[in-house]
Amino acid sequence: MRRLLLEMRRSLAAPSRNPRMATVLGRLLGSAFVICFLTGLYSHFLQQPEPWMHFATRPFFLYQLTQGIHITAGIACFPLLLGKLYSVFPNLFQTPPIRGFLHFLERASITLFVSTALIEITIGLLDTFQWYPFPFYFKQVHYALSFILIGSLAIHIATKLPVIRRYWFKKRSFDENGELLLDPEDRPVTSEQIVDEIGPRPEPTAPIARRVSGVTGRIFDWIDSAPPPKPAISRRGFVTTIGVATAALVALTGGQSFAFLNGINVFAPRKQGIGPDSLPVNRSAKAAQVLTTAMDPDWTLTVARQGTTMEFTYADLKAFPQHVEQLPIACVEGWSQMATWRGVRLSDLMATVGRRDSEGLRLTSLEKSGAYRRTNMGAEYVQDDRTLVALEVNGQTLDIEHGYPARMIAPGRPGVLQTKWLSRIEVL
Ligand SMILES: Nc1nc2c(c(=O)[nH]1)N[C@H]1C(S)=C(S)[C@@H](COP(=O)(O)O)O[C@H]1N2
Ligand SMILES: [Mo]
Repeated sequence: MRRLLLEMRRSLAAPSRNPRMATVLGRLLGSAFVICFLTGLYSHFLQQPEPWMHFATRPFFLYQLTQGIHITAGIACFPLLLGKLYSVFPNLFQTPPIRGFLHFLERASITLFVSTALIEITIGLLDTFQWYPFPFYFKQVHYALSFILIGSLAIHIATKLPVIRRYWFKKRSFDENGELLLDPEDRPVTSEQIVDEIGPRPEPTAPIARRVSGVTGRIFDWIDSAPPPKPAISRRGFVTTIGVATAALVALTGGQSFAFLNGINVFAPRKQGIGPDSLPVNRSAKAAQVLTTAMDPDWTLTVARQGTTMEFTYADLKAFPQHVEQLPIACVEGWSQMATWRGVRLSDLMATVGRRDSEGLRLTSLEKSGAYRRTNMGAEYVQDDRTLVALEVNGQTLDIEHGYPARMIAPGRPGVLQTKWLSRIEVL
């Protein structure tokens, strides 16, 4: 068994399979995961805030930025993680498999990390396509796994600290000729070493080819005489491959979150400017079952605070001073797009029922059912002058798909909280 494991490691040796490469890729991958974790937490708390939390409403594109970074960094993890797995692959065949408690901890944490990381980025990517071929709720699982992922990453880094420290700096890792300096225990396994340790390979009793005749025998002959495999990819070739793959993936999908990359958005599910009023649609009016209620000429918007209730018709809302704001829809699924909104300032509307500055709101949609039929809005968003009950987008009356007759649009909030087809706004 020991010979087999050593032989495995010997045959898997490659220029890019070394602790320096593992450290360099690990740095990038670790940073990407920490960025994803922090931006993910921000997104989580925006949607499920603790009572004491207050959020920044400026810059107005804050969530667009943090969520764009979340998705883009998550996508970059694919080539980085695969590259890292490639570079540490021979370590899978360590002998003895477990050398003590610390070593057990190291291997257990890395197993947990790799499996959770693969699931996490895969379901995250599928979510950007709104495709859920798995039997659990994306949101809860993605959130829970992120803690396992970050926890196991922390343990992994702690147990690997000596290696990370040893190979962190380029200067310490290479000699003047660009040759990698490896500590003895980090050198690849050689045939001589195996012979020294376990003795020479037992002689094969008879070459297989000679025991088999006919076509099969000839195939074995051919395998026996085949030239040894070409040397694996060079260190530089490997770095270039991972670098180009990462850059290309980011560039060819980043357009869903960052408008300047839209022209080369080949792979991401959402393009800018597509949909009614030149804006993509997430939940459709049909899915929300509002096709009749939203078009009802008797529609009113109810605004309530304690004992006071006001009903505003569409014409009433039009009679308020109308304000224009440039604000993005920034979906948790990664796509975002700027739009020009026109409508009633929310704080003007809420003043009609005497709302106080510190009071938050509850928004209700005409939508029949759905996770976002009812949402809460913190006082900071109500206070912000840019928050509108929008009646128009991009110079047109709101399309029913975008929330006709009226929808919320506030700066710095996730798309899920930009409630469409408003029906009721009440002070909490
Ligand atoms: N009532 C209601 N409003 C909603 C949703 C919803 O499911 N129900 N989806 C939200 C989501 S997830 C996003 S990203 C935005 C998208 O707005 P758009 O479809 O006008 O582009 O609307 C939000 N408003
Ligand atoms: Mo969304």
